[in-house]
Amino acid sequence: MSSIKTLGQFIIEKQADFPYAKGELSRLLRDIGIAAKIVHREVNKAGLVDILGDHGNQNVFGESQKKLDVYADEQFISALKSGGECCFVASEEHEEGVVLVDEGISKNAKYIVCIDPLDGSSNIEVNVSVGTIFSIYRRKSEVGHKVTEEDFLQRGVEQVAAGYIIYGSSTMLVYTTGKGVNGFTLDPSIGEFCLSHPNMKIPSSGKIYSINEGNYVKFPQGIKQFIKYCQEEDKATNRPYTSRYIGSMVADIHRNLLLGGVFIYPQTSAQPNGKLRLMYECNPIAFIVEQAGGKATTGTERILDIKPKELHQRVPAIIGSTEMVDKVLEFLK
Ligand code: AHM
Ligand code: MG
Repeated sequence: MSSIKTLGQFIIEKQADFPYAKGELSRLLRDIGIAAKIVHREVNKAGLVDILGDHGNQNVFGESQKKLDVYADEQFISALKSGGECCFVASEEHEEGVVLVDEGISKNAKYIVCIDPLDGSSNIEVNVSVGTIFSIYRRKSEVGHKVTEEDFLQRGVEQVAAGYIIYGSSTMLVYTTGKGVNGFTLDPSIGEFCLSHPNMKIPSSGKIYSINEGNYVKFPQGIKQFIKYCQEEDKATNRPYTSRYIGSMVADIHRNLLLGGVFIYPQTSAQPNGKLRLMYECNPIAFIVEQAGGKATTGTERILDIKPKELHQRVPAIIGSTEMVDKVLEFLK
């Protein structure tokens, strides 16, 4: 029988990679893994129970919140709270973020978590993959003091870990601590994430381009030209490419990570900074993709180098196989 390695075992083994580690980051990752299993359970029965549909509220961007968004947000925050290793959570669902440091629970917590609890939530109702995206930083200010902007507005290069969970035909957790990327598939029969995709590498090129072409007329000229390039026939470069766009960033990125491709959410005339959020969508995904050998840019700068100005900042995103990202950049010049 081949041996199974669970996420918990793997995290403990890898703890030795961090000289300063006292097990806190490992516990934090474990807490996220536990909440992911609970969200997986709800996502999987979403069609059965009255958990579908609008929650009746709007989130901080005026987008209507689905019940499962709220549920996932609650699960992750509650897991982080009871784990005690996280002092502040920046979540898509909370305008000011959530301060967890309080008497007793997280007062010695050293970590900041940025999270999109349920990404691609418009896909829930139609049984299409959704995801969770998270990013972890060490706080800069001293433990025991108030969490400051300096703590939660760190550049992506300062992430100590990042990952996503895809609730797809199977549920997977993919994460990095800056030493490569590893993927774990949930085996529901034993309730464990098991190492299924060790040392993931994105192909340097591919055939897939992922972009919402419905916004075509609002795209910058360079992006329009790149789309044209993808559609043209050319044997040498294996074109035309294939267009694939799910509308859940996690699912689009996951597929492209495995097969090679480029995911683009550019600025448009309607949204000059694009749609996706830097702190809990683009930075964690950029960290993972770079760790897998790919590239992530806004079109003018490396995503991980951006100095954030606000929690919910949006940035344009061009993420994926290095050669394909470079090609987009050529057109944008
Ligand atoms: P959400 O976090 O509100 O679900 O939105 C983020 C999602 C991404 O997952 C996806 O890539 C993008 O928004 C799709 O947007 P659009 O419908 O404009 O193409
Ligand atoms: Mg999102």
